[in-house]
Amino acid sequence: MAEPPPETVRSILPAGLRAQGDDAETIIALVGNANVGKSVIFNALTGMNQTIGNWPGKTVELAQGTFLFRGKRLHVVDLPGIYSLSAYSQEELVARDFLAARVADVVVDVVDSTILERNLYLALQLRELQVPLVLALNLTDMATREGLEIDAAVVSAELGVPVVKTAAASGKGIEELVAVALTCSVGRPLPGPRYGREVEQAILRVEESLAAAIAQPEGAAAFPPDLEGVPPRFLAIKLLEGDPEIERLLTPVGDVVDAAQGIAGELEAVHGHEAAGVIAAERYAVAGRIAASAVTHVDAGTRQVGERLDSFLLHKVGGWVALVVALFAMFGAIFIVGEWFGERLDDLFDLWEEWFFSLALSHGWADFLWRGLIQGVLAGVSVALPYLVPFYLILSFLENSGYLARMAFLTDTIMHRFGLHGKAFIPMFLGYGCTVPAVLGTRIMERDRDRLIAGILATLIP
Ligand SMILES: Nc1nc2c(ncn2[C@@H]2O[C@H](COP(=O)(O)OP(=O)(O)O)[C@@H](O)[C@H]2O)c(=O)[nH]1
Ligand SMILES: [Mg+2]
Repeated sequence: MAEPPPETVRSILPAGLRAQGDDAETIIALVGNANVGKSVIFNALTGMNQTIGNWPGKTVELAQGTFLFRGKRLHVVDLPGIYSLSAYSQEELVARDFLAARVADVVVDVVDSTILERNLYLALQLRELQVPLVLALNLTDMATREGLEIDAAVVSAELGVPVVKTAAASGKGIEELVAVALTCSVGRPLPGPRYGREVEQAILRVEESLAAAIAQPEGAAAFPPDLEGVPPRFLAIKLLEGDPEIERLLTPVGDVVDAAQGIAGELEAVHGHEAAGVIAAERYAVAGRIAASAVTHVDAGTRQVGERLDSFLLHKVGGWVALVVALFAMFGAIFIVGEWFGERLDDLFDLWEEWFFSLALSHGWADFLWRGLIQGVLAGVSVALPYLVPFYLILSFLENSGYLARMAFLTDTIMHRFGLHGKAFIPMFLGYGCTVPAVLGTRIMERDRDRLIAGILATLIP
């Protein structure tokens, strides 16, 4: 029994999608390498309004959903993670068929900003396919942390598509991304970046050969409906690469496949590599050029200083010296500032006392109120408050500067003997001075259990 002809995404999906998207006006496709944040963006947009199934006839997962954006109902499809538009895997075939069929009104290519160059390889292929494209420079928070600064305008100019910076995990830039995507779904995109002269000439010759084949009535009749609307440039590149699927579809169309193989052979003779490899190298060259002009490594100098400081602060000997010095400085600062501040408060309260007794109250009552009540409250304030304010200031400085974490790293082994985290060292040390800040200091620990143990131990310190 003959196998039924393979059903393609193009023949099934458009109708199904539009049906599922009911009155959706625009279909957005999310595409990109694996682990770049596509699903995070997809979930942020669709929330609970999503269905997850399989692509028709494939084992590849299909997630789609709808959402309202500024009064418009939009449909979004989360394509499988892919690295190229070749036909190496089911995922690539599905994504390519879907994109080539132009079911989506706009394609959002999500890229990992920390590895821009590698991710641009796919972006360049999407430009070959000339789909309406927006680039989402995602994971910008990670890129910043790694000291990378990316000039979105440069990427946009080089690639010829709008570029939006996003940090999807915290929702940053997603709304702007959709807004920009909607403006791109209108109008035809320009052809993407050009490759080297020899490759461009080969592409042009295959395009001409394809045009000549279609100019013949038999060629036009044999042209597969699945490839309608796919740019000749994309088909020419795929034929030069020897893409089996495109070759199969175009075999009935004149002699274009043979002609393309001849031209690919010439390219191979010149470069001494397979034509597919030559074209891949061209893409990598362009991706490298774009990344080199768009990405700057900021504060490389400062980071080196930071690394050197770290190697000292975490050193087995130097680290402890720094720790002891830092703790005594902190200890000293808290008690010097606290004492000074406390004395000023006492002076202030003495003034209040004079004023209080000058009021026309009977002496017995005034004495009772002042010594019995007010003095008690004021004493508490003048003893504890002066130490707490500097303590909290210093603690927050230590925490924000990251030194607290480094102290904890050093003291961790010792504190673990007491079943505690390294951070417990700080409140225990403070316990030598005053129990109140010591107990309050236990808030730097994450677990309630650790806080309790450290809090109790701190009160036992003389
Ligand atoms: N720091 C950070 N993490 C992100 C961002 N976007 C996604 N992630 C994380 O990257 C991982 C991969 O995301 P996912 O959406 O599953 O990637 P997909 O394979 O492209 O669908 C997850 O752990 C996300 O939480 C971002 O902008 N910043
Ligand atoms: Mg995903």
